[in-house]
Amino acid sequence: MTFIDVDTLGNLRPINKVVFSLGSNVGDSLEILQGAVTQLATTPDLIPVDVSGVYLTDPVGEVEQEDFYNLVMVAETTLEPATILDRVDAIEQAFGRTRDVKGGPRTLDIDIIMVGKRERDTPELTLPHPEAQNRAFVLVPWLEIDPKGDLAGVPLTELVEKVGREGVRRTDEVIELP
Ligand code: PH2
Ligand code: MG
Ligand code: MG
Repeated sequence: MTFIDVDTLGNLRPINKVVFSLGSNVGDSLEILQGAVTQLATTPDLIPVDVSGVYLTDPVGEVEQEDFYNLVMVAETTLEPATILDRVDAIEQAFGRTRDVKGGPRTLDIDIIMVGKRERDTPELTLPHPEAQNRAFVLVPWLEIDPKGDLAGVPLTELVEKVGREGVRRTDEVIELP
């Protein structure tokens, strides 16, 4: 079911579920993740629903690097994907994000995993995120807070069963919604 918001001008705006995957493996990762979650959650027209526990995860990809701290946040929003991406870029910048090595170490990475049923394939943003279905560090935290969730129609339970939970360890750290 799609819910509709009516703004002050009487414009109808669909309310979409949006899922973010956050990661950090440089600097004070827990402090950075808490700051990023707070900034995302206080974005106008974006209402946080839940944030997962913090997971310590083996680095995925070609680059040899430190383990990541990863978590997932689910929210509801009337914002367009391009506007969400602008906000994400600004928050990454605020935490000193650099792009020295593709797929390499970073203070903060915020990936938009999905926005409702929106599909998009531009150089700036692909929706749903093309790699999410293969990444336990996205799927396992997401499933924790959204057990009935799905990615492009495939239940998270099924996707997690397929990729497994190897290399993804839940910690006792807590990141709070503001
Ligand atoms: N991000 C990457 C590359 N590899 N591995 C883990 N475990 N977690 C990440 O967030 C991650 C990664 C590039 O964005
Ligand atoms: Mg990423
Ligand atoms: Mg990214």
